[in-house]
Amino acid sequence: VGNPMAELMHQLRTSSEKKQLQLIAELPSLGETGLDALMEFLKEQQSTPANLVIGLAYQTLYQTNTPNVKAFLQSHFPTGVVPLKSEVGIDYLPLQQQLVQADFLAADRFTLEKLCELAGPAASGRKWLYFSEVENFPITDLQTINTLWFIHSQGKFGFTVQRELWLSMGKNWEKLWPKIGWKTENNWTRYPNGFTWDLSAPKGHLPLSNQLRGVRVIASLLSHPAWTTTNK
Ligand code: UYC
Repeated sequence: VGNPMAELMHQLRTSSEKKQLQLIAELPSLGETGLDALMEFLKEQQSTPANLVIGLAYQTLYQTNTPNVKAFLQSHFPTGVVPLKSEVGIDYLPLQQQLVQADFLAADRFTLEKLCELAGPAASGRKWLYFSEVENFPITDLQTINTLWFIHSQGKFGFTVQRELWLSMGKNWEKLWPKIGWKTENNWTRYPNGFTWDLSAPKGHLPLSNQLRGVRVIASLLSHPAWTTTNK
């Protein structure tokens, strides 16, 4: 083939999602041409809503420590590929950065902290949620948090992943817990060291919801209108 860059771009643009993901993961091993193709591809996708392909392209570039790529990301995607929208002025950039750096424990702690902030000063003070506070969470903020988790975990983590599993199990918590690694043989997984803080975790493992005070908070989270409302 005459032009490797053009050939790569063509493959990137026209392959199936599965093929795209495979290809993106292999691009850094092609050196500069691979990285150039990845940057070009990401630029083309700038107005496309974030998806797993875009997420992996961003993540792959982020892990490449060349000055060139760093400058590109800084100028074109200073806050990443997920719009950090909030209805209440919360800054989700730290969450974006923790997730991109695969610091899932910090991201999990930050997520709980922000959920408490969404619930108001009383919840922030007590550091846990009442289920009745969850219903009033702004849709935009929950969607931002969830999309960040989802896009930066290759689709493994997030409330919507947990919700799909929960629904597929007829809303049976006792079936969900072992499925997402929160319980094994009737024993609760111990916080924090029992949990798996990387992508080898089971689907839906993160973010955590402490079950010390019962299932009502997570039930309310997974039933929130954020997951059934389509935003224009
Ligand atoms: N913990 O066991 N958890 C804590 C989980 C339970 C307990 C935090 C998840 C069972 C206590 C997070 C599971 C239980 C504390 C989670 C889990 C229990 C604590 C930090 C599997 C005893 C100290 C944030 C379902 C049998 C704090 C927070 C406290 C903390 C998460 C005990 C994220 C997913 C029933 C004593 N656990 N938690 O909420 O409140 O404090 O006293 O779920």
